[in-house]
Amino acid sequence: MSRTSRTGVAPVPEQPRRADAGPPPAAPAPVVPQGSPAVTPSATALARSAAEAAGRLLTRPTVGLGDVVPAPASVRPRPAADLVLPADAAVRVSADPAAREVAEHLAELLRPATGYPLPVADLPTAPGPLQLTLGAAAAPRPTGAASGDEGYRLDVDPDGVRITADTATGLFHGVQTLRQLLPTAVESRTPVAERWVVPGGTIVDRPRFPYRGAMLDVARHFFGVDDVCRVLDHLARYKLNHLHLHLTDDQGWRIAVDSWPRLTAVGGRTEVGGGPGGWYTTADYRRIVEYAARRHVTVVPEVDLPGHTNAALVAYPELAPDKVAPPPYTGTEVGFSHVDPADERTYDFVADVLGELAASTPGPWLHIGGDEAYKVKGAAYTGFVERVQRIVAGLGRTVVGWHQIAPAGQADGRVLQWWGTDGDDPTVAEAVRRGARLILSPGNHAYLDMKYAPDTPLGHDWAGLIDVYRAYHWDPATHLAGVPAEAVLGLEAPLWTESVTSLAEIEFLLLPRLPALAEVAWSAPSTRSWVGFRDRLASHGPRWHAAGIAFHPSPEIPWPAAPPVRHLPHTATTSRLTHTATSRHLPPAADAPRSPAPTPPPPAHTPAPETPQPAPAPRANDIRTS
Ligand code: TNX
Repeated sequence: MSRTSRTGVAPVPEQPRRADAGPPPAAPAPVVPQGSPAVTPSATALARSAAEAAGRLLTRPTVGLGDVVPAPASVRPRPAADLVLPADAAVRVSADPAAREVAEHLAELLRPATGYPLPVADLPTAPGPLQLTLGAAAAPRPTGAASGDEGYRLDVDPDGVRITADTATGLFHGVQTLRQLLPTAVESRTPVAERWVVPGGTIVDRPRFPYRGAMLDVARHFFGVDDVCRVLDHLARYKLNHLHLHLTDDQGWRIAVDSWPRLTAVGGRTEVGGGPGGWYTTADYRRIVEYAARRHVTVVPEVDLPGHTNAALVAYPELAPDKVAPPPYTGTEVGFSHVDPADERTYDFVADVLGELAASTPGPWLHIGGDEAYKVKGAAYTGFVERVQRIVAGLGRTVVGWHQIAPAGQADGRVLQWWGTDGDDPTVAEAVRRGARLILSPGNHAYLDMKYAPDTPLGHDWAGLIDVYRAYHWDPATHLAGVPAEAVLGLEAPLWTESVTSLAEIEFLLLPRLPALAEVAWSAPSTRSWVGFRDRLASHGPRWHAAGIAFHPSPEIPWPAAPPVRHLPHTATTSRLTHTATSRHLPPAADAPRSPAPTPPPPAHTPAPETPQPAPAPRANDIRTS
């Protein structure tokens, strides 16, 4: 076929431009075919089609329909069906409280950058350009596999975006996809002059694994409610649905327990390196749980037992084997402390702590730790774990423990979190044969506290170096010898914080590896490829940058230079992005000034939904926020 259409106007290329391709090109001049007697369009028709073609060029999406992380199950682009979001768009949603919350969330995500009012209204009213529909028949199941209750379907055509799902959780994941399909500037917290184009077509999507998580160790260093909420935002963005909080360890006890008040009053005041520590009140913890629930994330609280308990023993020496309070511990060794497994008071303590925690945790899981209790051996260890498993069952919850609890007797539905490094663990395989299920956190692929490279300024390397490639290259279903895929609930990426002291450092270790692990957890192997992932991930650098989120500019990823952000005149900030086409690393975020921050951070414990804070100043060890 010729390069010119029948009307003599160069056809609009079918493939949308990639996000890194710079501003839209100018519309090409109409090409009038030479010596073409069969087609002699009038000047008016020519002008009209030229104007249409120019309009389409100017409103082409900056993102391809498939440029989503994690990779969706199925993507059918319709390049002629792009949508331009109108300024008077409303969000229409099924009359259901949970769906309505998702619609509000969508509107809150889009309002700052678009400056559009985006009112939320119930369906069925007139269909609008943003429509969220809940219903059993709403999300057809792709390729025969069950979509579970997290799948969604997203259709984009010139009339609007329709997200349909069986559940509010599915709608929520669809909203996260839509967010990635909008131009990068959608991440701005102030209005931007932008054509809000969404690429046309259909995505049908569902997760591969039901458990997709990350862990934050708030015990080695304490992180406040706002920091945890910000981490929850990152999880939600990549469709992760569990946040495991490592709440207790030798260096600090971080969760208030009314019946044992000294746990926090005494045990909460320390952390690695001698800092002030801290803890969550019950109200703080509930705020985290509620913030997580609004992002369709389940909180998994961990009380690490019987080891990693020095902070508890400082507070209550009667729990110690020798009944003597040890000194507070602010170092980074492991395996030296434990509660007394032979004393009944220990089990009263465990029952009280887990009982109070269960009362403020709506999710089904209670994590009991179990790792590195080197001094509680054999029957003393398995007997202790079995009693604690019974306490958890008595609270109506499902027990999770690090894989060291494998030799203990099976408890209904129990889950082992495997953090080994060599893929061969006969004890765990045997526990699986007895009915245990698994969450995989291989230390050499999923440990976010491992360094990226030898010169990474923080983190460990005992499980090896983990660059993005390594985080991406493994398969939870086949990783552990002798464990069938059906026993694998999913994966979790733990972030231990011996060396981590600030939100910027958390983000530096999380990004860009968290999206890699999210894709391992969410996407079918047939949709995954390193090259494809690397290119899709690259366009997230400018997004994090625009949102003021710190990240590690891993050299494996072809980061584009940050695109220019055209703030609307009345909101223009003093610091505009300086666009340098040749720079590999992104310049400072337009909305994320370095220290000193000109605007105060949000008040403690009241995080606004998805409100990124200015990136903190890098510490001496030079964490880059760009
Ligand atoms: C091992 S993994 C630990 C933690 C440390 C971490 C440091 C596991 C269950 N225990 O106590 O913080 O290594 O990477």
